[in-house]
Amino acid sequence: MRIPRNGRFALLSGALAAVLVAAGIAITGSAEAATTLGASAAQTGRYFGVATSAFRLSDTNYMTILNREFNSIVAENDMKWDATEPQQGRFNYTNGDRLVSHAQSRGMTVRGHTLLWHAQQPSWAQGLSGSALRNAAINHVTQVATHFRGKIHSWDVVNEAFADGGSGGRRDSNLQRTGNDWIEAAFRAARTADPGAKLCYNDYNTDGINAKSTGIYNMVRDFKSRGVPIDCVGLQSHLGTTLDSTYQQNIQRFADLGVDVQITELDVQQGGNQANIYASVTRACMAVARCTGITVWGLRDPESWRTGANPLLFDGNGNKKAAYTAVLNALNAGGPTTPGSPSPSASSQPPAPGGCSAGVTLNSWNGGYTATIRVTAGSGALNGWTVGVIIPSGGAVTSAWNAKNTGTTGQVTFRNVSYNGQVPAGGYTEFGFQGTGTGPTATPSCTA
Ligand code: G2I
Repeated sequence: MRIPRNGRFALLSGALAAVLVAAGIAITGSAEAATTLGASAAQTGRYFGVATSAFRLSDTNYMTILNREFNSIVAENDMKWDATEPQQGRFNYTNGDRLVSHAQSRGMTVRGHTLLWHAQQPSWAQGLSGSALRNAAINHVTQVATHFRGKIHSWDVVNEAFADGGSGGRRDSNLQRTGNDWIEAAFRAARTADPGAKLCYNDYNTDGINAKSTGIYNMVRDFKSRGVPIDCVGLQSHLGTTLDSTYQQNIQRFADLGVDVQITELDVQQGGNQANIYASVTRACMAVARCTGITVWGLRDPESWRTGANPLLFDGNGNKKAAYTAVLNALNAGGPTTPGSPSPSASSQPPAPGGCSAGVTLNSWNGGYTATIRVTAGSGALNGWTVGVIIPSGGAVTSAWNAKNTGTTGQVTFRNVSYNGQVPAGGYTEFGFQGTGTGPTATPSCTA
């Protein structure tokens, strides 16, 4: 019988593990399988998230589950264009801010959804076209990404811009009619506004190798070749009763382009295969090192946008469904991973048995870079951490987010801020900074 890596490890008794530790044999990973989705995903440096809304923050049963199970959230509606800019130039961040501050208080990361989309546009934008619409759209990207700067792990910069069916081309929309370059203009504006966020293109019906996903694949390849800033592709994965046999292969081909892949809106029609499909999707992500996280599109079945499909992991009473257990087991089975959201310029080290470790991921351009540092707790929870980074000579740190720096050149020290000093055992938090020159390549030190 083939026993998965973590499963094998779980077979070690506590006493045997203690002997190995005493003998100085390094053990990474946890002795016990984690019991929540977020903690299980964190064992391989991934996140497990849920779409939610500010109005649910006062629902006790709901929030108990959300806080227990997830280490990432995304706004189901609260950060869309109609919600954040209801009148042109007048921005409303109230609900988005409430979600962000809840996430920060619990050490969760936040996905931003979505800066530009043909749907859910405010009525004033629906009435615009040409350069007036283009300017309004880019201004929207700049304003919203600037407002949330440093607080968003990944932005869906552009959502659902490709056509369904066999064309592999763009969807017609008012945004598309402003010129084919509207997507790259949005990505460039987002990078300028929030250099620390990963910038994603997000779409549905891309759950295998097909004409639509190939159209997106070609766009990402083109962006990478021309230096248009793009870091990730979101595969929404609103699924029916079967899973495309090329699901994992599709994730892999995007990863091979040098972008992260995120499963961004997972839900699966109930009936027959639901638990198996959830497990297969999770295993496919776990099998690809650059598949860095999964988000489910809602918490309890009755709240899903898919009325009657019961496509989520918890029933209406908040009970775990079979699909929940299937996902948890798939997360605990582990898989290949590169801690610190791998990129060609990433360096990292495995989590320390106690204390903490840190890894760096760079987004570099000619003359500057942003660095994302992941701080991973070892076998004990952290209550405050300090990371040392060596900045190559000639360059300097110009700004930092989610951490406070001492010094800007040479050996620079970053300390946690009020909301991210506490990291659960095996969990992680991330901070970032922008710098001039070339980015740090040595593995940062971490002390707790
Ligand atoms: O349609 C499913 C998802 C497809 N990918 C992009 C996602 O953003 C999209 O999410 C859904 C939300 O789950 C729905 O909750 O997007 C819909 C359209 O924005 C959301 O529905 C809208 C209703 O259409 C509005 O009438 C309502 O005011 O939700 C709004 C807030 O409750």
